[in-house]
Amino acid sequence: MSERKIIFSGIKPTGIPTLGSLLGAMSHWEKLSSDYNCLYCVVDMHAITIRLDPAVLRDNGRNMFAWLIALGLDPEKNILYFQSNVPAHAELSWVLNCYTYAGELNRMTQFKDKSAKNTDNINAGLYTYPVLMAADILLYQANLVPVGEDQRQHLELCRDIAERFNKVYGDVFTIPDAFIPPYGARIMGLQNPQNKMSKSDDNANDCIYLSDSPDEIIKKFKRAVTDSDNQIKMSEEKPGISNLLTIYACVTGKTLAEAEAEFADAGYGHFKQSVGEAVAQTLAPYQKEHARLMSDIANLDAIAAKGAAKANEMAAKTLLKVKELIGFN
Ligand code: AQP
Repeated sequence: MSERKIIFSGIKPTGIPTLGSLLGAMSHWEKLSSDYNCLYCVVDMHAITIRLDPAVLRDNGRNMFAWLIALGLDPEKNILYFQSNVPAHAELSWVLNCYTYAGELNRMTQFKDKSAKNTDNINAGLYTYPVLMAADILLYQANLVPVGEDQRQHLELCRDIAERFNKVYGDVFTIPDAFIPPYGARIMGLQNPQNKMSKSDDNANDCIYLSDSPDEIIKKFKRAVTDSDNQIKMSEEKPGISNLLTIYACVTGKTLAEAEAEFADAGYGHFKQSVGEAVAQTLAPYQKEHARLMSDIANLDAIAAKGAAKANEMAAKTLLKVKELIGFN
């Protein structure tokens, strides 16, 4: 491999990706792919922290894989693969579990949020999720990890684990940096702008899914919760309007100030309609490409197999080094 720096990121196939995952993470992946060696992974092992029907998980996985390509990631230039096809993720994860403290995992806000939401299934996988995520990243000696704001804490833990391991065994792991976009890093729900837009949310009106039709998208934006003061500006007191302005700026490439200026004299109805139209227009070409890719599953599976072979080769080097250093026979 060349001297180019390495990027790793992943997405869970727990459902259809949302506009949040697109604006917070995936839309940056393609832009970064010309300057870095990139690995983008459908993290299906992370997805089983919730109960999913096997057929649904398999279908979600293929759909998610197709989204990666549809959003512009060229499989010839990026390594695209499924996490479960590279056993080194699980092996390194176990090792790193032994270099992670329960106190650290207890502080993870995502674990607290997810266990509060799923009280009947607080499994150990949910608890050690950040350790598997650390293994995902450290296996490839990634320099940069483009993620949304919700993953910042996990990435900090990943750095701590890597530094702890390096302190004992020498320079084993590259210490990765997070790449978190200046805005769009935390897209909120349309009905509950206090909460992050999440693909496994029960309320479909809260989310724009990448597969939503233009009509559905515009309807959902028209119903978006706002406030009653009729001013279109960024403000902590106006989470609904601020979220819509952020979405509009992200999809049009305008700054937040330009977006505010454009709607300075507009009413909420016109504003919401415009945001919906801009989003629908942005998603349309991706949706077309996604449908084309999904019509040839054998091709998708072949691309995934090639990606996994390359990822296995890279991951094996780090894993072998780790095993030797810790004294496995
Ligand atoms: N609402 C969001 N705003 C900005 N970024 C987001 N991301 C997800 N939602 C938003 C970023 O997308 C990447 C992939 O996320 P993921 O699917 O692997 O996990 P997640 O963050 O747990 O996403 P969801 O939609 O909330 O999934 P579920 O409902 O299954 O838990 C990450 O970089 C994430 O930051």
